Amino acid sequence: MKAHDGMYIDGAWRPAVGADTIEVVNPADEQVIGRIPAGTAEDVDAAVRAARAAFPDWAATAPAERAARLAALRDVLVARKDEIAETVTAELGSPLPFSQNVQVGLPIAVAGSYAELAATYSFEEKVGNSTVYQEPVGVVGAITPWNYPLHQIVAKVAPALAAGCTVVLKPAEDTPLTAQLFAEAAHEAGLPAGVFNLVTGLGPVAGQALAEHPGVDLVSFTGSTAVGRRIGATAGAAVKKVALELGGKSANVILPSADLAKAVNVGVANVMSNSGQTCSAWTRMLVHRERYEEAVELAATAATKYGDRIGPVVNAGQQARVRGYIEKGLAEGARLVAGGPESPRERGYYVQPTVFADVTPEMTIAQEEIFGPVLAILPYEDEQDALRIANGTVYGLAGAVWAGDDTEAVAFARRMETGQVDINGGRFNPRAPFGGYKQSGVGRELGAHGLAEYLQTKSLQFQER
Ligand code: TXE
Repeated sequence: MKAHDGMYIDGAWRPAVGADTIEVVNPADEQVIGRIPAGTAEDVDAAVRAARAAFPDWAATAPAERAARLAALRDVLVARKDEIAETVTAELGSPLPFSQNVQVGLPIAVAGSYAELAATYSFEEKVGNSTVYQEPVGVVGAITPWNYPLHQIVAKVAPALAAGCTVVLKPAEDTPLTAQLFAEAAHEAGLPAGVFNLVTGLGPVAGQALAEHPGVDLVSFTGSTAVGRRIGATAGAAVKKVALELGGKSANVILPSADLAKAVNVGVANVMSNSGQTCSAWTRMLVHRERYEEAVELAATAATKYGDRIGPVVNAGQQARVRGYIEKGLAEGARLVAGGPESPRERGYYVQPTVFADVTPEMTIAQEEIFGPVLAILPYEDEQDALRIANGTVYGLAGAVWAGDDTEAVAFARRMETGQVDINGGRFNPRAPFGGYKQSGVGRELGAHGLAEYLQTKSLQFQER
């Protein structure tokens, strides 16, 4: 795989300050496919300086010009779709059709939506005798995870650029090659030098240096709760703005009036998709006691059919972590109805699609984010009980409700403590805000709400109007 041996800073690829490198491994066969530079605090500092220098001019560009650059960026991503999808597959292991349709398809839609929003968003508004301006926050430090390597980048960089912010990106060390392709795309799209910068490297070194840099005005982070907590604390101490998109333990609530087979099959597909490495995955399926056994049987059949069709998880550490959770489920007395802790292949970081029944709300597998292809099915007695279980975790990122009609599902969804709910299946909307209640995070991504994260408000008062 093609890999740059430098950092993209101030409009060009520049040698890294240090000599250390990080191996990029294909999780499907454990082969090394590339090597990228391990950035240091000095690389981060150079990138932040470039972003600061570029900020005043970029902030002053007309929204139409920013919209044009974002449209150009979308066009480059479209033109290079296959190459990016192959790279995602090589470094993340997701099956190629999934990489094409979802891993690259979604961010193309998101980039397109921000090209439109930059042109139409109301950055200026008259309120009585005042004019209220929405101005860019400044330099954004974006720290992204590996599970949707391109989408996570675009979901931060596109709204930041639309707002008039400049960006330094530190992508996940597992999937840096996709990030390098994104930097090439930003260059090809004609972004002025310094508006977008890329520093690859390890989280506790390059990531931490970026989060702590005094020249960064806003840190936007997606990843684990542990790291998010730390970044939030650092930003709080520096009175710096922060957006955190963290874990989830989303409930898929199947009400008695729902089409059970459809709800279960879509629910299983949702959990197994991307090998379970989706923060919004519906990892807890809640089924009324009366139809519980029927649901368990359907889910076990659906998961077993998945068999070979899912890719590996991202690395050996993640594989061990998921296996640990499956073993914990067994130890705590859940009933295994599909899959199990053994890896299905000798090579590659594969995990079997796994389903647990008779899961109680207190069990570890019902409370903690596993981030693997593991579904927990919990019975409930009545709606009140279902709501109590659905809301009974520290997380609140997403969820689903199935019922005989949308009105009944909406009434339940409105009582869920969560940021996004799919009603009777739902469908991805690149303009719908996404983000967490409770410990799933702070702030929103996507759509106009996602753009607003990168803006700050100024009001000018006049004597008369
Ligand atoms: O996350 P990390 P990991 C969850 C999921 C997964 C677990 C661990 O449950 O099993 O987190 O994954 C950077 N200062 N999610 O270890 O470490 C790191 O380099 C600054 C949920 O991969 O949080 C990477 O770029 N940055 C999730 C990014 O943070 C630091 C997606 C995420 O890595 C840093 C991924 C530090 N001290 C994992 N330490 C979601 N919400 O979608 C690491 N990083």
